[in-house]
Amino acid sequence: MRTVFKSLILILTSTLPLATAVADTSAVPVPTMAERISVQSPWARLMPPGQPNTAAFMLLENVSEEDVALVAARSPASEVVELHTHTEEDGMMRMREVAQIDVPAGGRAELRPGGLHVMLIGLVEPLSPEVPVAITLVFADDSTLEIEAPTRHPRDMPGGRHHRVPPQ
Ligand SMILES: [Cu+2]
Repeated sequence: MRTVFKSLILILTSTLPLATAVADTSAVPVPTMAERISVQSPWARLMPPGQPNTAAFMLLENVSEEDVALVAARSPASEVVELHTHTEEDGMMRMREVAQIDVPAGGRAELRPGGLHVMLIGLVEPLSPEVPVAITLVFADDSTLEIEAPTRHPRDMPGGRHHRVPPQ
């Protein structure tokens, strides 16, 4: 690919010397990972009073031709924010932290109950039905995306899913 590109430049520069300035693409800004991502339907789970932790969910769509990795999240709503998934161990569903959530080029990553999620540990105060949760998504290139996740009871999920969705 690169060789082809170089050959092309060589042809351009040898036949059209005045085109060299135009062929220099170094000035074209490269989109950050955050700019490649579209976040759909974010929401944070309302918990019964006294629960110290909760989770946020969303659909991450990569609208570009480059892979993107979500590596961290931040929020003023909780003391600690981690990226989690669910795995089955000895017939039990357990949560564990993941280093990153990959969003392949042209693909998507679904954060949903029973699967990948943004874990909010140590809520500063109970989530309110009226106040969305501010979350900063941090990508592998250090670019960030600010989102607001409306709060919702799990029973109010679209489609009325009362059962657990199997993990991916
Ligand atoms: Cu979790």
